Amino acid sequence: MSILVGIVMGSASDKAVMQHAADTLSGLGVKSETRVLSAHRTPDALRDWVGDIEKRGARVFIAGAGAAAHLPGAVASLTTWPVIGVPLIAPNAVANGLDALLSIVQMPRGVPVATVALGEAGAANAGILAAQILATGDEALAGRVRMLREGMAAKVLAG
Ligand code: RP5
Repeated sequence: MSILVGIVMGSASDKAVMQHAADTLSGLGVKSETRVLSAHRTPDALRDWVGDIEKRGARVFIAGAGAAAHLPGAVASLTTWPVIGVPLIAPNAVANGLDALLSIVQMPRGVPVATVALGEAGAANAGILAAQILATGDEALAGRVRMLREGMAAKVLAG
C-alpha cells in the first residue's frame, strides 16, 4: 500500500494533537506519512518533502499549525493536490486559537486550504475528510467511511 496522505506540522509541540489525524487515517486503512516541518524555519525542507511525497503517491495533504499559521498555505503553494488545514492552539495563542484559525481559513482566492475545526477534533476530522476525498475514487474506502459514520450513529442512539 502506498502513502496517500502527507501530514505535516510546524513544531514537535503539535505532535500529540496531530496524531489524531494519523490515527483516524490508519483506522480507515489509509497510509500516511508524518513530518515536522516549518513554513518559517525550514522552507527548503518543506518544499523538498512536498515534491518527494507527491512522487511517492501522496494525493492529499493535512497541515497543522498554530499562531501565525502559514504552513497549510505554504503547502498549498507547493502542490495542486487538496490541502486540509488544522488550526492549533499555540502556547501564546490569541483568543484560544482564533489567530491560527483566521490565518488558515483566510487564504486569498486561487490557492484554497480546506480548514477544519481547532485542535483534536479538527485533526480527527482532517483525517476523515482526507479519506472522504480519496474515497471518491475508491469504493472500498467509501464503505469504510460509511461504517465509521454508522458506528457514530449507533453510539448516539445507545445513549
Ligand atoms: C507554530 O507555532 C507551530 O505550529 C506551533 O503550533 C506554534 C508553537 O511552536 P513552538 O514554539 O512550540 O515550536 O509554528
